[in-house]
Amino acid sequence: MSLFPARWPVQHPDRIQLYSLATPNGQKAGIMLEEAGLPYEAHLVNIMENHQFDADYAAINPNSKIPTLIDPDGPGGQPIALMESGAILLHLARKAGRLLPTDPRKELQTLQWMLFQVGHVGPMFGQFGHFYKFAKGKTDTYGEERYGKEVTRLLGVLDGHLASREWLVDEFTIADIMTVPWINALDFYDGKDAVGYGDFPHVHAWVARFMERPGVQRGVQVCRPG
Ligand SMILES: N[C@@H](CCC(=O)N[C@@H](CS)C(=O)NCC(=O)O)C(=O)O
Repeated sequence: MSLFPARWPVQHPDRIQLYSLATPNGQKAGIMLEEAGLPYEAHLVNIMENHQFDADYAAINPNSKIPTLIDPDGPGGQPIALMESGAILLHLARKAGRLLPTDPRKELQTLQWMLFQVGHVGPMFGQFGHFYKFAKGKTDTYGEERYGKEVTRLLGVLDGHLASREWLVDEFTIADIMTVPWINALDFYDGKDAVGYGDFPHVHAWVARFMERPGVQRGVQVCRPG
């Protein structure tokens, strides 16, 4: 039985298939594929129209979220479907032999900052955006204040770390690709002033360096609604 969900016809079944939307989590996968230079086909999953709940999409992503990757040539030459952007980036980095340091110490530091994004940055920035932008006026200000304070604290952690280095792990890695799209989400939430973004110059410089990369500029366009 094919792994490919029926809604999105596949032109090149031998290539990596990405199912995504250009949200912060979705952009990570598009940027990684462009930076790694691996051939792929991209399919836009319209989460506003609940396409992530198609039964055959749920079969490749039991959590019904974007992004999802199918690699027809996964480990051992066998096809694999992967959910969770961190697992997707780890797989692509290993496959391409790029953006994951081979030095064991730096590899662990890369995983450390990836997990920091997954455990802290994504959930806190996401909840801040929800309360500050989307639930504005529907509740009191407790949610936006609580999560806004945590976003400010996390920006401080990143800023302190980036004061003495260009990238989270000295060289450009998948940890940077995991994290910067979430910093940029503050623009979408119109929330930069609310979290005191101006106080974090090392984060600004890091985001600017990231956005200058041609692979990043191509990657943020992947699965962007027309
Ligand atoms: N931890 C997951 C988060 C994925 C996620 O939350 N995706 C959101 C878009 S940014 C989504 O698919 N939302 C659709 C829904 O909640 O129904 C990852 O990093 O891949």
